[in-house]
Amino acid sequence: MSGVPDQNIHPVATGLAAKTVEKHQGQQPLVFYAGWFCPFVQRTWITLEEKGIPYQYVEVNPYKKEKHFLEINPKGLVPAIEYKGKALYESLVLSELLEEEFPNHTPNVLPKDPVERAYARIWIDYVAKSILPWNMRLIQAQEADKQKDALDELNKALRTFAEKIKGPYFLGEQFSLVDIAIVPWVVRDYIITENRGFSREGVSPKWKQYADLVEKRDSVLNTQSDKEYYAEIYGRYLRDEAQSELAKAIRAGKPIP
Ligand SMILES: N[C@@H](CCC(=O)N[C@@H](CS)C(=O)NCC(=O)O)C(=O)O
Repeated sequence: MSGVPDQNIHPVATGLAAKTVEKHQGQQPLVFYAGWFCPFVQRTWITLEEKGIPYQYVEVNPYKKEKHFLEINPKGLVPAIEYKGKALYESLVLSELLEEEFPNHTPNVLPKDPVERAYARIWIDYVAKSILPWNMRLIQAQEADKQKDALDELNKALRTFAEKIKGPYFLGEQFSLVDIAIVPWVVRDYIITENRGFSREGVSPKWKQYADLVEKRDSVLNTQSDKEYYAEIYGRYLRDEAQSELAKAIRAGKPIP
């Protein structure tokens, strides 16, 4: 294995995600630069699929930092989109762009009312700032006491989120960007279940009910690769070997880029 193992990840999507990729090879005004394995990518991908927006899928291994890709996203991260002569990135910015640029492509993933929209954004922000860092710290924690602390904090943060779920989705009947912000980590939670003692029931019955529901949404299933390929990637994080910018930031206790 080379010193930069992230460069050697499986090159393409598999399973249902591979079928979705196949349907989106033709040229389109909107080009979606993606990595099949990436939960941030999956957010934007789910938004594209939910809304039925035409797009061209281009697979990128962001760890290779190829010149063309760095010209599109100087941060070198997937997801990125090229559209109307502009290169854009950041998963949540992209998902909001898709809603605003294609309001007539339904379902709408943000409420129409600005006050309700603001409320949705507060909880999207909560996912990013108060839930995900604990999820990643839990995966990266090597010592038992650090794992326990991270698991306690993650459970607490998920419980707070779960208490606000209107049902069946976070905002009620409408599947929204709040759900999209968190669902890629819901579908990957078997990693922390198998390796770090996490359980959906252990958070709360309400969380379990929600998690069991959102993971079955078509747009979520159709952007998922086969489990065994994720296990390979997360294995590096679990053993503290990953070399990505993201992994380094987590190890250094910095905010997730
Ligand atoms: N905040 C970014 C995070 C994106 C991100 O971290 N992508 C990872 C893959 S999951 C990446 O491209 N990593 C390349 C690297 O760390 O060098 C977003 O929401 O889009």
